Amino acid sequence: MKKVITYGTFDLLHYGHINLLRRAKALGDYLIVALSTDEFNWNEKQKKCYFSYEERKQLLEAVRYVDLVIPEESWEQKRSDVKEYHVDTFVIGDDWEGKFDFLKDLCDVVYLPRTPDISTTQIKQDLHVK
Ligand code: C2G
Repeated sequence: MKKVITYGTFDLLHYGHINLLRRAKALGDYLIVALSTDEFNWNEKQKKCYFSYEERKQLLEAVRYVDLVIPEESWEQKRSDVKEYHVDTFVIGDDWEGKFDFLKDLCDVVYLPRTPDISTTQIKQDLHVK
């Protein structure tokens, strides 16, 4: 079984996220999503999510491409996650190009083109959500 992992906040789940998840799953048989916790988002990414971790987790678990959702609580957990879950491929959008090459001794590292013209920030701005 070829296992793939990706990381993210996935707030206000949109088709850009789904495009990423679909392509990530296509690289293997089992997709793990390490979902940023509310604390990680606020402390490390200065993101205040519209949906809570539990709500974002529930949404992701309903996506056909996703097999397992685990919490992302620190920047440093990726290496141990890859080992613990016997991951073959790490995938993330190319806005992170090169940032996770340190994983290349453990697994394949794939940066996928982002879907243009859609983002959680844009949705909030368009809806005037703070
Ligand atoms: N994404 C995409 N196209 C978009 C928007 C997002 O392909 N239009 C991808 C991102 O590149 C990322 C995933 O969807 O791979 C989740 O996006 P975010 O929730 O913004 O994730 P981010 O905050 O970048 O978290 O440790 C890594 C971080 O947790 C990544």
